[in-house]
Order: sequence, then C-alpha cells, then structure tokens
Amino acid sequence: MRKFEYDKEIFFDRQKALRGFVEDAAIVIPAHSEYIRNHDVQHSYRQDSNLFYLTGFEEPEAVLVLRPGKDPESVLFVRKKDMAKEIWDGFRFGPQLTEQQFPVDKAYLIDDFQDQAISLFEGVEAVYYSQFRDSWFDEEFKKLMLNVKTRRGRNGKGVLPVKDAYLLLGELRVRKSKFEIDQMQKAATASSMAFQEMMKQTRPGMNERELHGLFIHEVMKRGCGREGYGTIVAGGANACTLHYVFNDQPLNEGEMVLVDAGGEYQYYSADITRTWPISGKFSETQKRVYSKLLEAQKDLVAMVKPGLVIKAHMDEAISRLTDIMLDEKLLKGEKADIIEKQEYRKYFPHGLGHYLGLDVHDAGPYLKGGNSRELEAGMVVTVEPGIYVPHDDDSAPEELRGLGIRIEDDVVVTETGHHVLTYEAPKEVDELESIIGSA
Ligand SMILES: [Mn+2]
Repeated sequence: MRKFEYDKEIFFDRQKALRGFVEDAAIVIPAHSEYIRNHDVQHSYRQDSNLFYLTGFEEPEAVLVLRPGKDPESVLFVRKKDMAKEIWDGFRFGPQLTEQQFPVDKAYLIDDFQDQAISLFEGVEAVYYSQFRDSWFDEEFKKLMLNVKTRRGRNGKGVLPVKDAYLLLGELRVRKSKFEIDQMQKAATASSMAFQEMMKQTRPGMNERELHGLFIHEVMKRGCGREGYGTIVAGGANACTLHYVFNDQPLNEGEMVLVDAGGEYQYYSADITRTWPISGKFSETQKRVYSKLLEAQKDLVAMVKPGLVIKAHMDEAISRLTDIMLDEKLLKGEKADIIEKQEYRKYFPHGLGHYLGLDVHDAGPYLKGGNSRELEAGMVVTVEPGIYVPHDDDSAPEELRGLGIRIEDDVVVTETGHHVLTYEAPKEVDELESIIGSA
C-alpha cells in the first residue's frame, strides 16, 4: 500500500489557477510513455511533469481531463487494480483509492476512457493537448476527437481546435510558489553537498564513473529519488563535449574535471556545474582562466532581479566572455566585430542559462509579445557561462588547448533581487584547493 503524501490543496490551487487562462476548454494530459530498455526490462519510470504538477499521480497509463471552472473540474483515468500484476510490478491505486486520496474530483478506469470522456466535452469549444509526445495516447486522443465531433452533430464547426497544452502549463509553471522554492532548495542543497563529497574524494587515477556513482549515492542519501538528468563527469578535454555522455575515462593528474549534475527532489531538479583541478591544485594557466570566468559568473548572478530582460543578460555574458577570449588571445580583432559575427560561439556555443523546475530545462516561454521576456519574482534560472577550447584547435595558445570550464548556479528571482539556491557548492579558488582530495 502506498499513500499520497502531499498537501492536496497545493494541486487543487494549480488546477484552479488555469481558470484564469482558459474558458470553455478542456485540457488533456496523458501519463508519460513507458520505454523498453532491453529485451523485457523497462527504463525506470518517471511521470510526465505536467501530470505530476496537476495531480501528483505517478502511475503510467493514466490520463487527466481538466475542465477549468466546470463540474467535475478534474477527472483522472487510471489502471485497474490487478493483484496478479501488482505482485510483479508493485502497488496500483485503482479508481477508488485514486478518487479518495488524490487531488481530483473523479477517477475512472482507463479502459472506460472513450465512454466516459466524451460526456466531459459537452460545452467544450477548444482542447489543449500536446500531440506527438506520448505516442501511446495519440491514437486514443484522435478517436476521442472524432467521437466528440460526431456527437456534436452537423453544426458546421468540425473537430475541436487543438492547442498545445505544454505552452499553457508552461506559463503557469514558470513562476514557482513558496512550496516549490522549498522543494528546489532541498534539491539544490542535496546536490551541493554531493559536489562537496565529490571534491573531497577526487584523486588522480580514479575513473569518471566513480564520481558519477558517488554523486548518485550522496543525493539519494539526502532524499532525492534520482538524478534530474544525465550526469556529466568530464575529465580533461572531455569537458569540451557539451553533453558528454560516456563518463568512463580516467581522471588525470594535472587536468581539471567538469561535473554537471543535479539531484531530483520530489520531482524538482537542481542543475549545478563545477570544474576543479583533479590533483587539488590549479596550474597557473588553469587558475588564471578559471578566475576570469568565475568573476564573470558572479557578476552575471549579481544582475538577477525582477525586470532584467533575459536577452540583456545573455548580451552581458557574451560581452564578458568575449573580453576573456581577447585577453587570452583565443580571438583577435575588434570586440564589436567579434560579437556581430558571433565568433565567440567557437568557445562559448551555448546559452547563458534556462528555466529550472520539474524539468531541468523547464517549461515556460522565453518570449512575450515576440520580445525577450523580463525575469519575474518566482522564476528560477540557471546562470552558467563556460569556455571550451577544443584540444585540436591549432589557432588557440597551446597552454589553453583542451581546457573546458563551466560554472553553473541555480538562482531564484525574489521580489527585491535573487537568492542563489546552490550557494553550498564551493567555487572560489581557495575553497576548492582546500576541499579537493581532503577525504
Ligand atoms: Mn544547466
């Protein structure tokens, strides 16, 4: 037996908040698909973030139909209880327990979806649904829409207009509540502590995967259910592969290691990157470039407050990183020219950051009325400038080749400024030099 362990009102409030966004509409959110890993084994299951956000329900093969302002407002379709299956795969709530325990008005069997759902579309003039994401449900959705059309008769209106639910939910999810910030602080603190442990245990000759395993152990010990995304542990020039996936190489004396990792606490992810010298001491070159990047990163974090235009933040990052590239003789020429031609992208090819929340690259539009949007209180963003010099870049000074550095913190926008959620993850040169290898 499992229990729903959250405060139901938190979820009902989110459902109610949608009343302000839509009228005479239904929102259809299916559970995330299950995926085969190999033969008859599946990847570990994680619920779709939007379905979790609105209901806290974690089982696959479920669908939420939400009708803001109508009665019933929220209806969840779930798998039936099945003792034979539950012996193998674990507890299922079934409709009865779901209706009792979860923040929904009604629960039915998923097997009865077509029969029950059609009556929920009386008086509905538009439907929000994200197509082509969860293939198991796209066919069911099509069938439902055709049934609804038939039921409506010859009124000249055709099928209901379908809009993307992801955009609608994104606008709601982009500003976090106090409850959400609390969860995110827990994810950030667990992850920051895990970074401290990784730093303490770093030694030349160990394998990248040892740090990866240590990270998972340390965040799980602190209540995280899993990683928020695939951890990157990249020693030496591997750091120049932005989404390095192998994590299987030795960590060499004299090189640095870049770790990009975040624990997921109650579905909320942290997203931290730190880069530190494997031996515990920066070389002169490493220290010089790292210090320049750190100074820029701290200044970029300091800018975060309500009203900051996201594009202006990125422009400042480009300006600061271009200065470093000129200073380090990675690029030559006029700064304005380099920026105009985007030549800095050779060494800084990604953005300054992204929204963070239930998804590591969280939902929410970055534009408003076609323009870059301003930060608002309650948003959580990452600030993660980086510099990467490919090991075979003949045009770069030799001492810089193979150097990849990124420093990333998670920052919540407050009414008056910001709070750095990941403040417990060391990043100052002297902090790093005293903690690395100290275990
Ligand atoms: Mn990130």
